[in-house]
Amino acid sequence: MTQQSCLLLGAPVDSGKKRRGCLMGPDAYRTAGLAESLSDLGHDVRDLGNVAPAAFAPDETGSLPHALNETIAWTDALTKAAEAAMQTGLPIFMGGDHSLSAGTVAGVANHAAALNRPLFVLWLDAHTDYHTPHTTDSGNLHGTPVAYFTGVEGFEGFPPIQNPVPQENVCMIGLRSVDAAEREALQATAIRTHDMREIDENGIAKPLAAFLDHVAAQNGLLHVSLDVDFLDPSVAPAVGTTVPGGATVREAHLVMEMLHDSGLLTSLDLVELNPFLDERGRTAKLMVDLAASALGRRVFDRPTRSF
Ligand code: 6HN
Ligand code: MN
Ligand code: MN
Ligand code: MN
Repeated sequence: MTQQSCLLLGAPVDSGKKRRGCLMGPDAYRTAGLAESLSDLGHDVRDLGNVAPAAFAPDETGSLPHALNETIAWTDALTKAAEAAMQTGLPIFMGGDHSLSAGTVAGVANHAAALNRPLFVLWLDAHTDYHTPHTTDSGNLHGTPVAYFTGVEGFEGFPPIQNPVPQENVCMIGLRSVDAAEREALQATAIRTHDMREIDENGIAKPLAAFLDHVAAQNGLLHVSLDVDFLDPSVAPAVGTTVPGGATVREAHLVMEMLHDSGLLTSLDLVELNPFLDERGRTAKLMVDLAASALGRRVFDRPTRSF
């Protein structure tokens, strides 16, 4: 197995929604043994500690979108941290809520552009997170990162996106809660969307294999953003936005195992874990196990498959 230089970066972002707790995410991953699980696989692992937001003017309580200045400050800091980390290894961003991906993907996209290679994003989530600060009805900015990094307008005050990810390079799997404004906006895009009904009918391997083929054919970098609520709440309760009918433990592991076999993964977000809502750390442990599968853990060696 190829040894990777894994960089763990804590991103205790809690500003993307009103319910608190995701700021404890990075320490929950540390406690659940993320670094040890990856070193046990033979990787070189370094925990770079937590990223801190740039200075920001305090947000007024009750203003909408919620905690806009703070989220902008995080986006700025994480863009820089992600771009820098990409130069030295495979960054794993330990969230933090999903607003952090506005920054991580923007930073990774800058790195890909410098290499003159296309960036692809695999979005594993119950939600599409395709609102803008103008269309969100909850006012929660964790519902907006995909619109930001694909270059949709309406993110005044945010760092202008330098290298928007082309719509056709984004693939979403696990969808089962999409707001009307998002659905309408998405239907006019080339973003690949695979909802749970499609997974039920055809299995999860099919759309993923097609996407990985495409990434390989384009010699792309691949960023994966794993939202806890991609998983069914019965196995992953530690998230504020549970939606029944999510991926099973095996479906999620299969995705991660296929990612590893593809050899394409270049950066990973682990987002939305709210340890305050967990049951004896089971969600944190499952997320750690999934990260380990993505980095090569398996029961038996298999003949190499091409996608
Ligand atoms: N997430 N669409 C809902 C909203 O509030 O805009 C839910 C967003 C969920 C965010 O999945 O990270
Ligand atoms: Mn999300
Ligand atoms: Mn979600
Ligand atoms: Mn909404």
